[in-house]
Amino acid sequence: MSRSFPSDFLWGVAASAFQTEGAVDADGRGKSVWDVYSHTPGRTTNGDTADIACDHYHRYPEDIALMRGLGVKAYRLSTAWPRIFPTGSGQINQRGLDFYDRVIDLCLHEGIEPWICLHHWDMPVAVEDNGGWRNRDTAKIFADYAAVIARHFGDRVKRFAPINEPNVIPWVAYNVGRHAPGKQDYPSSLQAIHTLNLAHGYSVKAVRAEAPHAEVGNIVSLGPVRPHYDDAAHEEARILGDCLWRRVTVDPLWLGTYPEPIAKDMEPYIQRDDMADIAQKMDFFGLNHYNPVFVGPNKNTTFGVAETAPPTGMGPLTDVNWMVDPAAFLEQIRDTSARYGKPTIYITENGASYPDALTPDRRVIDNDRIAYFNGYLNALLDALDEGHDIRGYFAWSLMDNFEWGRGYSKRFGLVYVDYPTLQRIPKQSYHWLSKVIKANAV
Ligand code: GBH
Repeated sequence: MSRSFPSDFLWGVAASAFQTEGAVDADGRGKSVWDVYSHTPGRTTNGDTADIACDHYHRYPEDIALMRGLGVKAYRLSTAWPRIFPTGSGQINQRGLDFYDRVIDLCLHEGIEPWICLHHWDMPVAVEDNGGWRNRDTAKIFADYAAVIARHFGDRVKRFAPINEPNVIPWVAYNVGRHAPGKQDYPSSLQAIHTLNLAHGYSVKAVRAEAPHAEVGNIVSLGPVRPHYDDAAHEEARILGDCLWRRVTVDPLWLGTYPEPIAKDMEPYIQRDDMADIAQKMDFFGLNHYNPVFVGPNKNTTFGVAETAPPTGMGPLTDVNWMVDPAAFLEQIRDTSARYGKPTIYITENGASYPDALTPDRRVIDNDRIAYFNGYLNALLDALDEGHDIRGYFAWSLMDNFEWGRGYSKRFGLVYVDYPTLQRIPKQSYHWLSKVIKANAV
């Protein structure tokens, strides 16, 4: 039996600038921390860089046509800070704005609503050289950049979000050091948490001032945090991991406080007015969800806790060893609704990586990915039945792209990218999701 989504449910796809655009030297773009990190030997799988990526910078008309074919009504993109401010602040690079004008105008022409995320991890190197998120002044220059984007695009873009997954940055970039800039340093991780929250608050204010009719929300990657083993050390790691992963960059925004396990440690970083500046009223909660997160104690990290693989016997895993567990998605939605006062939720990312291969007649039969989407969309319908206020769903991602530390070795797309030729080949899952979207039912 088929199950329908609400008639005004918003279907979309999500992607990010650094992962898709390539053209890293085009039109005055500055360098980002990810350019440096990916060009550092040993940092990414196969030494992959995003110099070319999907060449979305030049091929965006083809990509927008693919979105149209899929039937989505929204595209969540990110603007690259180093395209607008090559050194993070100062002189605006008009040619950077021109690129996003072209993308946004074509989306609108095709009936696709562009959503702008202001920052998906590609921080200008010059900002990092000044301490990056470990320097609280970065919050102010980030808000200046946000103001420029909102002023320029606010006449056409109705949804903005400041920072993609601020929870990932202290955890992965400053704790385990597996994302740019690749550090492991406890005090600076705490400052990074606080600067990210301040940058959120200041930039929400800036967007509201420049684009008063736009909606603004946060985007965070959340999943239930579970201990890898059932013992006291793992339970301790779970409590701290839950706090660091799910709460430190969300509670301050929605509740105005730092969560208990880390509140004392945060005190030295908090100045007068900070907590009020951070807790701006928001219009939606952008929830990225992939998997439950397993953790354990780990002395080689700054927080003393790190993500682990799922324990054996947890059922099917994706190609990046994430557990396929739609019930955890439902659990996460319940947690978000309950803890943050029943916010309006958009699922701003969800998807899976599988080892796709081209058949001799150049098709991709990705039945695992179809099963993943089917399971997660059914869990979303269960959540709607329970009355949670979920207004839309963005699949990650339109096409295969630069998967950060894993380079091109992992594929999350509905569309296969044949990297040597950059040819786009819609996978079976693209055709499947397109039917779901057109029927508005699964
Ligand atoms: C999202 O993050 C990102 O927003 C998106 O850009 C990305 O492509 C997508 O997921 C798929 O991964 O093994 O130590 O390097 C989801 C949360 C946090 C999951 C960082 C992967 C890497 C840990 N991600 N984590 S590590």
